[in-house]
Amino acid sequence: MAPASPNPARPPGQAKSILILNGPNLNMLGTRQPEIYGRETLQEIMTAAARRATELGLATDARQSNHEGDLVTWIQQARSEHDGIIINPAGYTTTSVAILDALLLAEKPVIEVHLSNIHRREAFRHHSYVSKAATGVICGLGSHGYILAVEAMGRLLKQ
Ligand code: DHK
Repeated sequence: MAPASPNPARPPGQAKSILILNGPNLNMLGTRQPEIYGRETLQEIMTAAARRATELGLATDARQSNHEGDLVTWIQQARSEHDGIIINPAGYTTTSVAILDALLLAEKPVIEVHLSNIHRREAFRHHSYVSKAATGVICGLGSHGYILAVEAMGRLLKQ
């Protein structure tokens, strides 16, 4: 398990905040290979995740980028601005040491999400650098994986 946060982002009493990051091509959800990724748009998925977070008394900040450096910068900022990170690194899962390093230095709970079951797909999708920094990994459950990630993060942030 990732270490407990040494630098809590919230003053006592304020809602804890989850950064939800989405990597390249996830802005195309809804039209992108719906037989694999489903028919919901990213906005619909993030709205549902934010609604569940609100029910649990948590705040969310959802972002998407097709650029690795944006994701690295947002993870660095999360050190002081958020209490936990949910990330679907998409195509950067299998390549990005930079995202792994940023997640390691964030010193926050991290939950890695994939819509599809990457282990049933091509062999090149099976290895994840990000998993080395993840408290937990959810894959293969479609958009519901983000809801489960929010619920799991809620439990982690209570510990
Ligand atoms: C999304 C992607 O864009 C792919 O590159 C990954 C992941 C799988 C997903 O299932 O959410 O291999």
